[in-house]
Amino acid sequence: MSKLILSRRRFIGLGTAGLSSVALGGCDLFDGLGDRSSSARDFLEKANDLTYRVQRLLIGNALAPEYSESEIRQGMRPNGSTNPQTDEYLALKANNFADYRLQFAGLVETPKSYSLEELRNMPSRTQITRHDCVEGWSCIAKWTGTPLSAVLDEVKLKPSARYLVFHCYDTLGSGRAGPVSYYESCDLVDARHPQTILAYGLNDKVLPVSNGAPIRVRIERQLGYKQPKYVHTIEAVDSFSSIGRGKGGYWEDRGYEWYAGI
Ligand SMILES: Nc1nc2c(c(=O)[nH]1)N[C@H]1C(S)=C(S)[C@@H](COP(=O)(O)O)O[C@H]1N2
Ligand SMILES: [Mo]
Repeated sequence: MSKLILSRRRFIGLGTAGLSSVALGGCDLFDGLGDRSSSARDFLEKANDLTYRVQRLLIGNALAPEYSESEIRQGMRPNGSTNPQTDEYLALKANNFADYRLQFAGLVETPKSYSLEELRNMPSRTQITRHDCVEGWSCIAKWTGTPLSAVLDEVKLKPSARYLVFHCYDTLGSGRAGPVSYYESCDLVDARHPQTILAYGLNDKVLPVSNGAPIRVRIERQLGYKQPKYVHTIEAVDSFSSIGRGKGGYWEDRGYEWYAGI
């Protein structure tokens, strides 16, 4: 395994700087790569793939910066969908989301759903973090929610699970293809990251509709479009091939990079 890391290291041209942190479960890191390690071409094929692996190598499981109360900026500017109009969502909203259930599906041992109350009764985490949108703005906001890892401990991922897909209530676009549901995804490192939460609170208030009520996921080391709002189902998968156009997200299917680490 160390040989693999070494050759890859030289390959990427990183020299030795900062690589002591590679001790982080080196084997886990390259698990998904093992079967493909003979083909360096495969490895280089996509720039995004390279970015992903380099970042995972260097950043490991580091936390995103957290800020103080005084640094909270301008509320949380709503962007993308801000008021979903699907029948299902409108019905839930009319009842103040009392009937909402977050569904866990796909490659989980225990497919299970959670009411908002159940999620709120689990351990919570509050963090003040910066949200960066690719459109060139950022906000610092305080998020409260249930660590996703705590829920994953309950539903238990099957060994074949490699990613989580977040399915949302809102739809975007009205072209020939008609409206398409927003969706996003992350790998299991981000899924289990301590700052990855199922957020139901924003700046000490209940998460408003404009920012993703009743549940929006915070994946703090990723760009804005990787922070799905209005989530109704979290599906564990081993590939994205059967979801949307197969690139792992609404915007990824339209050209954005899947790994938007910051
Ligand atoms: N369901 C859903 N999630 C979404 C979007 C969306 O349109 N629908 N937009 C994304 C983008 S591009 C950004 S910048 C953030 C905006 O989050 P905010 O409205 O809380 O500021 O949500 C992301 N998550
Ligand atoms: Mo964004």
